[in-house]
Amino acid sequence: MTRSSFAPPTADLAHVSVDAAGDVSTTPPSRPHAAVHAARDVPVEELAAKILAGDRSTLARAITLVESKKPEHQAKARALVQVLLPTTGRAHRVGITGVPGVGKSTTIDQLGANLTAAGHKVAVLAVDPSSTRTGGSILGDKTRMERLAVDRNAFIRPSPSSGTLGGVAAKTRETMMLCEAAGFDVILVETVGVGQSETTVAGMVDFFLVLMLPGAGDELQGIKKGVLEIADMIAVNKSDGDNAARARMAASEYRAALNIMAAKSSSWTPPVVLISGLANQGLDAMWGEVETHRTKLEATGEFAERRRVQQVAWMWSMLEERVMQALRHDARVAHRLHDLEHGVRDGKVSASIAVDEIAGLLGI
Ligand SMILES: Nc1nc2c(ncn2[C@@H]2O[C@H](COP(=O)(O)OP(=O)(O)OP(=O)(O)O)[C@@H](O)[C@H]2O)c(=O)[nH]1
Ligand SMILES: [Mg+2]
Repeated sequence: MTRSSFAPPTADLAHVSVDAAGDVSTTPPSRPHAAVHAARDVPVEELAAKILAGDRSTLARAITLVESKKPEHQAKARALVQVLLPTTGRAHRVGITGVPGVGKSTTIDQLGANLTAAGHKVAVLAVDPSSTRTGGSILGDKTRMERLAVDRNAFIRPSPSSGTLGGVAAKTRETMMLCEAAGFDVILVETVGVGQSETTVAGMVDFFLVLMLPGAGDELQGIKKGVLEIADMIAVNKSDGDNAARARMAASEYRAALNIMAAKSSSWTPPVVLISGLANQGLDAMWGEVETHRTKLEATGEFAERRRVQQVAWMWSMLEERVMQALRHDARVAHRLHDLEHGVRDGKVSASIAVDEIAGLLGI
């Protein structure tokens, strides 16, 4: 057993704490950044071997390394991901989105518990670029997944807490790969359904699930059409008790809305299902659809192709980030960027002339 840092299922959550690596334990938190230092001091090969052996405290420390802003930590994290690359890609990656309060955490907790009971190892990650979470609310997040937080076949990691959406997503991707190397065969990535984060998460998973509330009449208006375009399935959550009839109506409205949209794949029509994350209703059937999707798209080669396309898109988005970062720190343009930006803001320099000058300074 290498899972000593996790509380046993009977632990009283009131005593649970979270260390700098975001790992749950029943002992007081360690020094801030101690985990980064620990991972920094361990050679890449040793980190890799421990992760491959399923050592979850090393996994948590390696993720902290991935999330570190220090260039030397980032370089080491990249080296680690590269070493582990052949052992990644094995998990079924599923993104889950929905408006705040739709029941993402509740559903993931129950679905995850069902999956670990069926023999899976489940990692739950999050992408929330707006997050300014402190240790306290990380704990809050974990306790909202009470079952998974104490399930030794589950691993919960909150969103990296700062940076651009692209930056947060890049870290989540690398974290996903580390989790795969550590033997997790289902990765659930939660993102809140606001802004651009859904599109970003859809770009890193095999299946994208959108949770909706009963009462589509009002809700359809507020839904960005874009989210329906990227959905592989819609699940109307909270379809329990008094909500059942409204949930059925909502489901038929979503079916109609999906019907008039161009299909993403000729081998898959996004289904609309009714679930209750709270009451554990419909979750097995819902997961059955996720597996059917995989079987069908594997048969046509679309499954592997989607991943290939994602890998290349990821390379480009990282390259863009890196190039922009280099540009902002480039000594040749540093002294002009400020003035040019102000000139453009004040309407004294046209944007295209400013770009010409910057490009000229860079020799491109
Ligand atoms: N009746 C009912 N209530 C539910 C269901 N799922 C979640 N809830 C309740 O809805 C509220 C919000 O649930 P969360 O799981 O925290 O929702 P979330 O989407 O993760 O919310 P954010 O993380 O804030 O975006 C809680 O009070 C849940 O108990 C469900 O299936 N049925
Ligand atoms: Mg939540």
